Amino acid sequence: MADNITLSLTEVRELSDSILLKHGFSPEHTQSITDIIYACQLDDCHSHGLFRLFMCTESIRSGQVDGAALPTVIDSAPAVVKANANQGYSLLAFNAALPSFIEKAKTNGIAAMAINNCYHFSALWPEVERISAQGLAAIAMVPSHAWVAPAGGTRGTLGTNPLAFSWPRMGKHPFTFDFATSQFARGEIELYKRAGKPLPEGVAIDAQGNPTTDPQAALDGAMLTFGGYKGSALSIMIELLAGPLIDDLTSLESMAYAQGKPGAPYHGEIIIALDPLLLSGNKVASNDARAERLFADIIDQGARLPSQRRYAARAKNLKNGSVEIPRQLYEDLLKLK
Ligand code: NDP
Ligand code: PYC
Repeated sequence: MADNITLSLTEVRELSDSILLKHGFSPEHTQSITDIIYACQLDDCHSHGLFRLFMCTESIRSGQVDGAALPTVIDSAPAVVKANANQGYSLLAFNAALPSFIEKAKTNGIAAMAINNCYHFSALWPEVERISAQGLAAIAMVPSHAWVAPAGGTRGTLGTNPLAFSWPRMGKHPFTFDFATSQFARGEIELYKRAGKPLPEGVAIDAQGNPTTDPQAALDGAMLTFGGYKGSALSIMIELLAGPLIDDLTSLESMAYAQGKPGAPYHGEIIIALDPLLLSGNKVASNDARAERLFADIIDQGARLPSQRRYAARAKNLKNGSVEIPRQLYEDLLKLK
């Protein structure tokens, strides 16, 4: 990209910290948010890196998120931990519940973490990746706001509803994917709008239900699910598992709750962890080798694994000690300081 600027990795953290503290987030929330924004920027995940500081700070400016909320963790069953974010961002609640969650998964072979009453703006892969660093497979899901039309529909009912999965690999980065069940994440459409670029066909419809490639018309209309009715069904599953199953809001309810105020959606999150040690009957090494044969066969034919781009970006940016972001984004972020 032509008009980029280079920020050192320290500057990325400092920029995020200073914006969050200035907006009234507690040091604990600031650290948990900066950790995730830094992780995304380090891996060149632009839609949920520094760019997300706009959404993140809008929620506190509009009087929604509690920037000092302390989460409460409830050990509610042998394989269930519930973390109440108490109207704060989800990340501190996740951090607080993580040790008990890991222990439950390793004791029972499977465990679920339900985060309730949280504002949510972040990518899910850093969470499932952390769980896989403990030798566990993990799945995470959240609803968002009702921006996405179901397959065959004409208006937003579903959220952009990301689904993240991570599989631990012996001696390697985990196999991880994390994507919105909409064709594009909302953050990606916002980046197209900032760049003045048209969207590809098939991403959204306008407010009249007509196909559009205009990012603003897409934001005002409805986004489309990936994979037609298949993505639509997965998105509905996420609404149910991260909503009514854990006694929290659907994307429709989150949108109504916001009463038109800008910022991050308010809802729950579900995370499931599975222990290969217990589920394989203590045969982790031989089954890891079988999983590796599967990955090798994918790579061997010229395809790539999800997260391969991300890990390559991380290695490059760590080596350089810096990241590149659009100059305009940097200038707009400085206005938040
Ligand atoms: P993308 O469409 O960019 O796809 C992401 C996943 O697909 C990544 O794991 C990516 O790996 C992988 N991938 C991409 N291209 C290929 C390929 N050619 N072959 C194999 N794998 C590939 O993601 P989205 O824009 O849908 O989502 C981006 C982020 O937005 C996610 O992290 C998600 O959590 C977040 N989000 C958060 C929401 C929230 O409410 N909190 C709502 C919606 C999205 P790689 O990274 O290596 O390219
Ligand atoms: O990009 O769709 C999105 C999104 C919604 C909430 C956070 N990110």
